[in-house]
Amino acid sequence: MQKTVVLVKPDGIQRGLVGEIMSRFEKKGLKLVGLKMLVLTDDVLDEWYKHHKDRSFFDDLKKFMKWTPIVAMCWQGLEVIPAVRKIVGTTKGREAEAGSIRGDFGMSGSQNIIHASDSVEAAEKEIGLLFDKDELFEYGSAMECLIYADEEIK
Ligand code: 3AN
Repeated sequence: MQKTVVLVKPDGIQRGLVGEIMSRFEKKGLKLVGLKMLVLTDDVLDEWYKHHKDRSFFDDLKKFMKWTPIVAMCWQGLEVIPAVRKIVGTTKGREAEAGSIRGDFGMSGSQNIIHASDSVEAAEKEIGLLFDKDELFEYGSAMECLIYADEEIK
């Protein structure tokens, strides 16, 4: 099954939203396969936000992402990358759909609480940047037969 990376950014940490955010993904039926708290380094951020390196906000974005530790999670599920992006909401909190995390908890387009991988390639890259092999877990989920129909997971 697909894996995706979610970060609770420094503003999410400061606002005490880690539990709320994790709870939404748990209730959705996603499987937590990796979890850690860390301070992002310049090297990781340069690679992570490579596609934004020429944007005017790049330096501010890096500074913001190093303000406090972040919480990194890896969630697994069927087509989990698009499913998580819907739960996260669009980039600008003030435009994000009500019911999404950004739509419910934020207003900003830069300090927007949470990151989620936007493609299979991004998820693979982000997993490689943040998680060692022994920090990702494989285990049976007792809930799986309730979350998915047989034909979805066979
Ligand atoms: P998303 O996080 O919704 O996938 P991206 O990938 O376009 O959005 O942007 C990555 C991060 O860069 C955003 N989460 C946000 O923190 C920052 N960012 C994006 N666009 C802007 C902008 N116009 N001004 C300031 N920061 C931005």
